[in-house]
Amino acid sequence: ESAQFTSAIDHSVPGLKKLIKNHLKFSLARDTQTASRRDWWLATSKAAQSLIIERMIATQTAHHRTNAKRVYYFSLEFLMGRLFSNSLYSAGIFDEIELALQEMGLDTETLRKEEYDMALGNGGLGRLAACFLDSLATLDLPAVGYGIHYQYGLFKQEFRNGHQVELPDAWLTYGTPWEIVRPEHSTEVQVFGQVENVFDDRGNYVPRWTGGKKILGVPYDIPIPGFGTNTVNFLRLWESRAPEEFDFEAFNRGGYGEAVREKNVSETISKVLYPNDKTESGKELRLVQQYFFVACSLRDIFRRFRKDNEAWEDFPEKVAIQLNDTHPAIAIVELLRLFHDEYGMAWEKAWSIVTKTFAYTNHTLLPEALEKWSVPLFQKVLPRHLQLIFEINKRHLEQVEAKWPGDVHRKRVLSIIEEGHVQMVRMAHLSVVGSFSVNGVAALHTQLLKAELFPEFDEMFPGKFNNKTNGITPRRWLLACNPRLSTLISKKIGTGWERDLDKLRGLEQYANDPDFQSEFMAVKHANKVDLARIIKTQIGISVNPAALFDVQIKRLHEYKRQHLNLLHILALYRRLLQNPDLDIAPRVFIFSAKAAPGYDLAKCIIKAINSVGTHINADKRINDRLKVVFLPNYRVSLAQRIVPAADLSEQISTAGKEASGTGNMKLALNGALTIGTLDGANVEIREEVGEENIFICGMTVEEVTALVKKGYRPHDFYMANEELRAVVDWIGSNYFTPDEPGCLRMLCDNLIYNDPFLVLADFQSYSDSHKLVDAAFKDKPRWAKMAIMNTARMGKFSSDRTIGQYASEIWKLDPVKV
Ligand code: 26V
Repeated sequence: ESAQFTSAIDHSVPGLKKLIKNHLKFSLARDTQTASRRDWWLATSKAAQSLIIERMIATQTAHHRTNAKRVYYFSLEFLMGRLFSNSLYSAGIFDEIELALQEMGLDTETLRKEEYDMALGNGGLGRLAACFLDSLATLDLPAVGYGIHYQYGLFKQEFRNGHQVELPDAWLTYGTPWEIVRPEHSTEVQVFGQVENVFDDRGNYVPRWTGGKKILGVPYDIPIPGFGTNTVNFLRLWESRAPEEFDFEAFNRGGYGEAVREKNVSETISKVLYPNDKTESGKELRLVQQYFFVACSLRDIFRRFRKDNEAWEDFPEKVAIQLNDTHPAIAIVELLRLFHDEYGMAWEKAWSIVTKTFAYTNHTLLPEALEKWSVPLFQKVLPRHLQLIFEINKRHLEQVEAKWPGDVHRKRVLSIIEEGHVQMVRMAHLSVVGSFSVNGVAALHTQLLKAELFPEFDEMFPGKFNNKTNGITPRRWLLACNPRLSTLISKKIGTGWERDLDKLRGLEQYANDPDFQSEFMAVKHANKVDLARIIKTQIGISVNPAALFDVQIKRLHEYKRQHLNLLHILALYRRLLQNPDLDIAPRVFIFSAKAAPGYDLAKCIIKAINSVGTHINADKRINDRLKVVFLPNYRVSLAQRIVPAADLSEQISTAGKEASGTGNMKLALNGALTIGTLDGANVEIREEVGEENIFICGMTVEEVTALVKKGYRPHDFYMANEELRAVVDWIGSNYFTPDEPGCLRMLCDNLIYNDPFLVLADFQSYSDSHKLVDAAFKDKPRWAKMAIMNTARMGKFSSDRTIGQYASEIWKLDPVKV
């Protein structure tokens, strides 16, 4: 079944011009004379938004009329970036708007930059959620994203004397044209309080959660338009408010101050995104955030379900909920509580519906990132949920006992509760037990998930674990970010690749064609000239666009090994100083990365790169053959400028530690060659591009495991390798930081005496691999061919492929055409 859709808006250039001017006047109360660039950007955005909203209404009508099954993507993070270009492309008015603006003396390129990034996420996990929303809409799948309307997104980063400084990200200061507040769908939830036993209306003595603090959730909707289709889904973000604007009782009791304070506590919940992306710290507010948005979302889903359905048994046929990591896993318990406590449903029936509804995605194997909450904290924040978790666990362990009678060890490792000095709730175990599907995000990661992290669960629930290799949206990561390459591709193989990325295979036949090679590399060069200009204006460093642009852009983390990259830079520098005639292609090393504010070693690595960079960049003897650039404030919009200009993509995590990576896909899609370890999705990238088109280095997972098992001694590697020893010592000396003696000591000591991510063990292999990179880069036709092959063979890594697999293999979800 499908709904009819006809637009009431004039899409012509004059029509759009009028629409923009109307928004300027009636939405912004400005005239064309006094309008600032931001006003024009806002008015143009509002114009695009009108077309999108029209389609959103039609889409929601179609989903309602067909009583379609929907997927709900629950995530604490959505790293959306800017929405301007995406909206114009999806509304199908990119060229028309460009012309309309031109006629008014403006241009899209200038206006685009007025938008503040929507940075409601830390990194890979949050950006994946954003790519998924784009693909869901593009594939006409009925979907809603649920998350938190943070007042402050991921902190803004500045460097002071090479050190990271964090500043608040006040992204809403000037408002955003994209969101629609929906006070009519506000919903009330509670936290804290206690559990009492009371008689219900059927005379049963039952537990009741009472006395909690009431919080109001107010939803903000961001329309999510598909590309080349009428579907427009939405992202619904909850803002926390005090239920009463002003607590008059508190006012009468304690005066104005106390009344406002009450309100402040409620509004703290959606105040700020937690900036840690790996280490779990057990903060009460974080748990409250998780419960708050999940509880609001489930009430919203209930309301929608009840409009078109009668029987709760049908719930799993109409609702699939995907948990983006364990962060929203409390939803499993909340849904059970709603059915069992609030609707009086029998436990078995409630649990059966719950476990047919949820699916869980695991995004990391790092033990320090696995969420655990102490039982006392849970007792304080969610007392009834804690009781329910113990009951879930009791029944779960009874099943374990039935399967493996008397196996105490198995019960201990499979339990949702970790026993110890303080009991802990293991959210990953809760997620596995409460979901019908558990997936990893790359083939290698899923294999390790099954074999290393959850072998007993895999045995207990055969078939529950599955792989869904990550992907990226080609609309943002090729069409929008690289217009030159997009135009060249469409000229060569026609359009259509934007919705069917496998079509890029059509480029392979031109990989050896000298004319196409020079066109392809001319695009790359022009993008590098653009990036060079950005580098010059941002940090005042001149770089040569003919040099090899060697790029590592991602969160700063030890396991990602930016310090391995740094050791290689120092080795090259030293080789050049000792042999000034050394024939190497000039290189620009480009970094961009934020470190979690409390992660001292990561911050030290930033300082080290900045200090070494400053020194090398100023060294006349090097004569611009090496440059080191660290662009501050890494974010989606900056990535969109760096990715199209990269020659080499650094993906050098310790094997087994990077679940997938998605930057690796973005860079390869834009014709950068990868230097990387056999980790995460790199393994599958190699499979696709062929081993002749990638530089693989470092130990394999098996070699890492063997070395750690045998006892890794970084000091041995340090002693055995003269060059390695020299560069490590160089960092540890005060040579690069004379003003701050000792400030890089912790990095150097960490490497020699600890090195948990085997940097020293992989140094030589990495350094050797870079020699092959250098040789390949000097051979221009060869490099061009390899770059083209990378772009041509990235089809698999479209998030459309990923989402297609989630829809058919996990959600059993059908598209609805609008
Ligand atoms: C973990 C935590 C721990 C508690 C504090 C707050 C917080 C916030 C975020 C996270 C997420 C860690 C997991 C993560 O980001 N994984 C990344 O997911 C990407 C998408 O699947 C994947 O490409 C990366 O390899 C993986 O590191």
